[in-house]
Amino acid sequence: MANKMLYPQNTLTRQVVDLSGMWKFSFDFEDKGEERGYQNGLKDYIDMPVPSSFNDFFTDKKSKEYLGDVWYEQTFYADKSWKNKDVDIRFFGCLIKATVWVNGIKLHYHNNGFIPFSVNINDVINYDKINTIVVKLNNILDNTTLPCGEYKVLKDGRKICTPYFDFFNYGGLIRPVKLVITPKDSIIDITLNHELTKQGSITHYDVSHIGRGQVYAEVYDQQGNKVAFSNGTSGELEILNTKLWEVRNAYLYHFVFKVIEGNNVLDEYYLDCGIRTVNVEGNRILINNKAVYFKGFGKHEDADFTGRGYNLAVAKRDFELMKWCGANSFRTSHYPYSEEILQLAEKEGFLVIDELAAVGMLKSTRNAVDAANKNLKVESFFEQDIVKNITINNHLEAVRELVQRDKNYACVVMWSLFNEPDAASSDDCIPYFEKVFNLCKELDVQKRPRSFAHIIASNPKHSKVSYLCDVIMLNRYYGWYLMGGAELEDAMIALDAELSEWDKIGKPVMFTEYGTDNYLGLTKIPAVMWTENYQVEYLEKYHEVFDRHDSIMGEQVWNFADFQTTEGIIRADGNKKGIFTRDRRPKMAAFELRRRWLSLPNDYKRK
Ligand code: BDP
Repeated sequence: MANKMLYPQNTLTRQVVDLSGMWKFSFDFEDKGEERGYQNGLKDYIDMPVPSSFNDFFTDKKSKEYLGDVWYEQTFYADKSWKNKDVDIRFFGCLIKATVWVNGIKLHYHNNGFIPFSVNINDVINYDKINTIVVKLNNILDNTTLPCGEYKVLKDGRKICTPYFDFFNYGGLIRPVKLVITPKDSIIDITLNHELTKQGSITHYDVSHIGRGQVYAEVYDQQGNKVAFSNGTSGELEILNTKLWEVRNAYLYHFVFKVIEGNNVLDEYYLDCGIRTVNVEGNRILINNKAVYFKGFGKHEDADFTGRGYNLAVAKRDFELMKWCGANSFRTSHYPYSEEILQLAEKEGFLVIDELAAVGMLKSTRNAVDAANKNLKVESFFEQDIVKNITINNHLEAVRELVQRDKNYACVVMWSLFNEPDAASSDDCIPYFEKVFNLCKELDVQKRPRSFAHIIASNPKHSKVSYLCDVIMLNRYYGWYLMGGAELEDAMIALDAELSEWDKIGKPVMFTEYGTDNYLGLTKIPAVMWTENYQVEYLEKYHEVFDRHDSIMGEQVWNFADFQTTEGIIRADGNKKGIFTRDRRPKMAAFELRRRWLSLPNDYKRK
């Protein structure tokens, strides 16, 4: 059965039942859950809120840092009116490998924690009765998972995570779980692509559906006027005087797709989305044929108590703070975010760089530090057989899932296919990258630009795969991990010199990371590293350099807010590069960014 990726909604023909709330939860310390029959129901359990990460509720280290299998259980009542429908359970995000049983029957396995999956349960439901869902999750990372990492076994047999990346390896049912009841004759997938014309726009649509009926498509404007219609599984929707989706000035049309037989509506689905185009021309990124300049942040889905858990209230606050700063964009570093965040971005007119969880493809637990250390021999990631045979397939599947989930959002204007991979140490990365980049292009009908975030070792001289990028995305820490403090002036000379090399390539270059750690309240004159005013000085200097280089078409600071990481000697209870603290208090730099970004137009550097 096709993976039903469409975002669940209530319509004339569809019903959604949210299973959020307290679930039963149990660790599987001895790895004997299945042997003990947990799949049939948990006997010893505690209560666990869903959605959330389980880690930060615990007051003991063993539970917080737990690595291995955990089990969740929930029950639901199955109404007999669903008998002639399709009933699916949609898991919006489960970290990171999930196995699902319903009424004791094993139904599904999914390995990609940041992407939803649906499990059809028609054959195992007990109608007019209570049914039981049990999910086993496993959060162990290796060189084949997205993200990548390792683990260590302690003397008492416990495993602890040693990620090749810089954020805490949270686990759990981090996003909602919903029952989705759809008609047997139903829409499975919709793909939109837009073209601008002299009179307005044409939206090319393609609908896949199962069962009987004819497909009808209609478009309504925000006043509820029908502005276009068509019939057939694919066709064109022509709109006159289209109000385009513009940066920070979004206009959404209401697309309605119906499956009709005679006078009966067999299925109905809505898409509220913007109409826009995205292209790269020379060193410019064009939205609706006009150059845009990206101002914003690399972020995390990270907050107190809920960890990586879906938190709509935090997301709402983050948008308000980003708008206050004058930002117009963010990157979903380092994994696909909750769909509800993209829906907010769609309405607010934010440009989103949509990133896969392909992070940690460089064997180091201190990426930026190690990559800056010229004496360190970094073992090539892509040389490994396991990566060539297994990781690549997981990665390609992740591309398929991401494009399928996010292809219709106007706010998604670029794909980031890796963060800081080992793209410089050996030629083995070339075939791997080619497969990932080519598949993305083939699947995305809107042909959005593709890129990866370059670590410092991936410079114009040494990067072997930048030629595949439509836009160059740079993560740079001159003035922090290298040439910090008293060497800041020299750091800027080095930054400037590197950018002059990138300028020659003729593509748009964007900063997807630059920043410094600092502690709220720590200040000093003259500035020293770790103070708030050092972060301000560093940002001001970077911005002077950006303004001198014509090819720099975006600045996304690392990071929007302080966030939790694995503990270690370069982290003080997490990464402190936030412009806001983890509880979203502004640091000094927030005011500096607001000053700059409110005065930089969205089309800064248009020609
Ligand atoms: C880069 C990573 C990012 C880190 C950041 C840092 O892409 O995940 O958090 O550096 O060191 O290497 O703060």
